[in-house]
Amino acid sequence: MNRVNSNDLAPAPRTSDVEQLAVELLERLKYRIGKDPKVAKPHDWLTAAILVARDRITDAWMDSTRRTYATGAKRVYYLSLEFLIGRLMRDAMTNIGIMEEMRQALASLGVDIDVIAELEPDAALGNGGLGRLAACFMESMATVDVPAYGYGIRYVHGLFRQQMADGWQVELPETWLAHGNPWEFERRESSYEIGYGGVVETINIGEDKQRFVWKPAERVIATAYDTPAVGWRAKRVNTLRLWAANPIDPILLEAFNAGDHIGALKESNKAESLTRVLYPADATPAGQELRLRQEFFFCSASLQDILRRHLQQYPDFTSLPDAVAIQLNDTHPAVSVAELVRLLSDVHGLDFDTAWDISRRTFSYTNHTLLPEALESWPVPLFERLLPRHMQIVYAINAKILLQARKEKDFEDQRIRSISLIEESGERRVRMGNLAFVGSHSINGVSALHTELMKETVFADLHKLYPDRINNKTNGITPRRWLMQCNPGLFNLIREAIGDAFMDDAEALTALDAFADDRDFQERFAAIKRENKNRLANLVGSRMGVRIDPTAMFDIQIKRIHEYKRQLLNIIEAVALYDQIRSHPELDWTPRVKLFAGKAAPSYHNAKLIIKLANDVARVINNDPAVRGLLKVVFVPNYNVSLAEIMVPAADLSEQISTAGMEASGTGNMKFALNGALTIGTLDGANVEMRDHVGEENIVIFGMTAEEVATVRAEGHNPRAIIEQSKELSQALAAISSGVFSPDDRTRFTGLVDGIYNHDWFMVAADFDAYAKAQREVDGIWNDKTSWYSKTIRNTARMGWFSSDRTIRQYAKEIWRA
Ligand code: B1H
Repeated sequence: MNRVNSNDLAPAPRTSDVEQLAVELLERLKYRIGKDPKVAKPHDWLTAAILVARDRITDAWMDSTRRTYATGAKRVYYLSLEFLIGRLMRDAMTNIGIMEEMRQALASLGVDIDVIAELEPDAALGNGGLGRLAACFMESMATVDVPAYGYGIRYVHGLFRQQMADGWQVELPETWLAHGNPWEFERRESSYEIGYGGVVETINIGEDKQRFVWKPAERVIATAYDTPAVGWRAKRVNTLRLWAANPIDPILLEAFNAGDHIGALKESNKAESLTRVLYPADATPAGQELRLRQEFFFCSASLQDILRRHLQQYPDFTSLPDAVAIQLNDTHPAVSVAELVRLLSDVHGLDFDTAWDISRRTFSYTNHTLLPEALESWPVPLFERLLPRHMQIVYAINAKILLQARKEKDFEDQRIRSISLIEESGERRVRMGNLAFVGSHSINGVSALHTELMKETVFADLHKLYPDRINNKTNGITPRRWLMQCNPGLFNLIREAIGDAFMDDAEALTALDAFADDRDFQERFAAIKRENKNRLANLVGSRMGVRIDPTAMFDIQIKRIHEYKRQLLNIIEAVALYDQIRSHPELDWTPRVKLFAGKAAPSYHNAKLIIKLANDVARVINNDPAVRGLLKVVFVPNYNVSLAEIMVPAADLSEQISTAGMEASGTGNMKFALNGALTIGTLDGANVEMRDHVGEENIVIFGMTAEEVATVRAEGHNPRAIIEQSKELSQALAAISSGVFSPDDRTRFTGLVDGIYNHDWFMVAADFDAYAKAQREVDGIWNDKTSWYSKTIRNTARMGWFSSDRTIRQYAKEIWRA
């Protein structure tokens, strides 16, 4: 991939550094990889370059650890089932400041850094926004000098690779570890036993007191793998510690010797399957036993590790809440609440009330979604079978909480039922959201709107009981990856215009405001956007064989495919526009390329159908000569972090069009605006705060508000009547439904369209006219280029607040007190 030269303005690297790096590269190649430069393959050079960077990072890493011990600083633990970190090489080299030197050192050895950089696999240990947020947070915690550990799972297979077969999504296994992983350090010495099943023994210890001993029936070993997380300018290097599962006995020799070669490996296979794959569902929990096993596995290992480290420095656990903060990334690690209480009481001998108090003062919980179907809960029989002691602890906590609630006035049965940790209607289930809430001293949402809705909906009753716990921490993105590295052209232009201050404080970008109406600056800003668009056009051309015109408006919607995110609204609008272009060829249509990318959960039928629809519509529109190239639709396969790094800087228009009230925050919205795209969006998630920051004249907002959506849903609405009143919409829906885009299967999309006619849960019909009108407004702005660039430059200038450094400072100050 040809990158724009990334450091035109950087001082020329010192020759001695370049020479030194070349020496180190050759040394790593020879002694760590065992290759002569004459026969080294590109992959060998990649490994050598990573090892050189890693070794340099290691000094700063050890220094950070020593500093944390010496100062007695509070440690933050970020527990997350997902870390969507992507490639690490460019990030690490930029942050330690050797990117240019390394480029030259490799060049002196005949190696192109951009070529080998493309070979690094994405670490796709996450699904979407939640996992990517965890990755941005790791970088920002190191940057703002918070001593932190990320804890998660070292999945052998990250998020599946998406292929298209006749326009349908096909899932293939992802194999990021195929060439080994030069970033990680295996820590054999840091391993812990994790139990499942079995029984709980009760031992009377006098004075009416009892001790509980869990005797698990199954056990596996968790082994740590550490990856350095380097902050900007390498101020601090933190640790991402991922756990892999191993059997206690690698092979059952008795079975093997008796000739049962497969049975001999049964235990081993079972253990290793625990951390084999990432569950690919985004927003809807998988609900399978293996998932609960994964959750408990990494929570138990992490907590044992945390307690061990604490005892190295402190005499007992009374100091735990002052020395340690544990952030639960959604409910996926919520079983930690019961596990910490168990470890403190059963294993370390504290009484239950003390254990519970310490635990609650240590944990805090981030909620990422209000979708009712996304709230995790586990059937009581499953939970009890797998984690019998934790089930007892959940009941004990529940008794405490409900007793307290009963004493409050206004807590009638309905309220009590809603705060209970056990869902009692129908099948009895353990509610992980309620467990995380009552087990934490802070519960935060991820945007202002989302946090308010949390108080009014899912956690209304718990909020009434604990009115001081819910708080907001609006999401952010790291400007290193999402501006400096992915958009070096823009980065350098900004530097030239306003100096370097924004490199250490993203809010200093506001100085760029002064250039928003400067014609010369606008032209240079436009030229960089054009280069980025050329790069994307080349990728689409070579990867898909589709030619797109870089002078057309690049209108981009990239994110997981979900009905609430309303890719369908965007596609229907494309169909309506297509209709109009054909009916009115004499009008002055604005050339557009609508680009989509995103993965659907393999079991999410409608999401997969939406991908097929995008591809079917693309085929018809792109091949219709009557359109004369004025409209193109492209679905780019296999969306991942690396593809985002190319698509985001190339966008003119950013689509953030979720049904209001349903997208908790969004973070793609921030990446686009920072890179100089105009946003078309609803008043949802962080879009609301983006409007406040960039100014309402610099963002195109349309559609129903969250409040209006709630009212309509409560009172019922008539989508059929709405559709019949809109000629464009009814024609577009009729075309889709009747098979214009699917002549091989005319009823393929009938069900999808019927859903809009019959209930329109996601307000596609209700918002259609407003959306189409907003799109024509966007055309108007586009056709006045000075207005377009004055708006988009202001977006870049005013997005600094959405740096994850700001978010992390708020967590550190207001939640972690670190
Ligand atoms: C978000 C999820 C999620 N919210 C369940 N919830 C999952 C839920 O595997 N599961 O079971 C996986 C992921 N992901 C996203 O979090 C929100 O939809 C975004 O709006 C938000 O920006 C992001 C980060 O806060």
